[in-house]
Amino acid sequence: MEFDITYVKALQVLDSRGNPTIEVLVVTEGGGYGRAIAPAGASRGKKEAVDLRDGGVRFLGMGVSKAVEAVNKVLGPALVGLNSSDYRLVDKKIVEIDGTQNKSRVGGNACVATSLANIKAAADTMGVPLFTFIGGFKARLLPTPLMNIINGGVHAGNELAFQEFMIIPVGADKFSEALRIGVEIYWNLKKFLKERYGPSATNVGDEGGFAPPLKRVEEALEALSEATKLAGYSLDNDVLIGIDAAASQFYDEKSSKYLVDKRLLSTEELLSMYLDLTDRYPIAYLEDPFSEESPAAFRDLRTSLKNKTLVIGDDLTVTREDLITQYLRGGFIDGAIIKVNQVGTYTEAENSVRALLSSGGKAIISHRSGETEDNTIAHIAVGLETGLIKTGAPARGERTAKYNELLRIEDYLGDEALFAGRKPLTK
Ligand code: 2PG
Ligand code: MG
Repeated sequence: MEFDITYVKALQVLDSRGNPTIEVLVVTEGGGYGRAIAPAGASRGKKEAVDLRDGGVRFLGMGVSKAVEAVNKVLGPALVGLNSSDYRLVDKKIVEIDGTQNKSRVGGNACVATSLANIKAAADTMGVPLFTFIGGFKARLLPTPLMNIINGGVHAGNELAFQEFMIIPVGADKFSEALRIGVEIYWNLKKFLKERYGPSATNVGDEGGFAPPLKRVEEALEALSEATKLAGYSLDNDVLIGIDAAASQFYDEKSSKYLVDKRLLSTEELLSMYLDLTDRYPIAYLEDPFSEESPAAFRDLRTSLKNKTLVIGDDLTVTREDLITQYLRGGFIDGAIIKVNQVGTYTEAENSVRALLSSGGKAIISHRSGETEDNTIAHIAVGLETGLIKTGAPARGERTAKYNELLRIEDYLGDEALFAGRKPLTK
């Protein structure tokens, strides 16, 4: 009885880009409560769950009052009386009520906020942290962070085609030490960019990384290398590099070419560029290297790279278990990004993580470029023991909300806490 949902209420709030988004509160009979806010992507896959937005002139069409109403009038009343800790049943109900593949009826934003608020309410009712509710008392693995410290693509106003240039601090034995390495490199990068390109080069993009006026991909990789050295760390030993090209964004469907560094590249030329870059830099992680319309290119790249670099799907796989399984089994990818709002409910995302981990694939729990103070993904990463999280630069409140929660979890676990380190980055 105490786990039964008694109250569900939605509210329109704001995300880190100043866009409206939906927050949902779920309360249980036992007095437990959970609150969750939907994030929003800018570089979205075509098959993602879609957000319900109002259109019209208010908030430039971005309002979510329809999604709020969908929760208050449709989803919420249907969930009242259900056992919140039976989250699979709750999520099933959400999926049934929406009834569409891409959550377009009640909105992916309404679904994700409700689903996550529900597991938080269940954990609160049980009196355990969310990561324990998710993974049981055995869950104690803190993830290795993929920290996006140079922003490009649609997350920045510069000319870098690739969206994210990440440092991956693997040479630490604790999460907090890995985060410290990341912070020290972030600050050295700021110094380096200011000296080389002037003070405006330290303006930041959507994910808190710097958005310098660089023109070529290689300049960004050079800047990461310099900053790592300046901070006193060595690439390879202490720090690996990750890239999210988000290539669908610079793919021209008509000519089937990619616009990179002011040049139009064929798929083969872009593949050669990746092989060259991975030869010269310790790039351990490559996400969405090609358009989501060109899965075969993922496989060709993965074969050519051998064991050096993980090829990861995001727009390609959109957290859908069927797509992930298809591409993992076919040898197209080594793993996939997991964003609950790409599929709409926690259960669907959990199923995808389990499908990946049980087949030796990598699962990276991820934020969106439009985020909020909601820190649920920190708990999901620890609870599901993925060993990897991608949540931006170690700066800006909506990014540090996740890092700070991981610090709290590490502190709470004390000696029991483990850190994933380099292992999830190797095949
Ligand atoms: C991505 C994400 C998050 P967005 O492509 O991986 O970094 O960006 O949320 O804009 O899709
Ligand atoms: Mg991506």
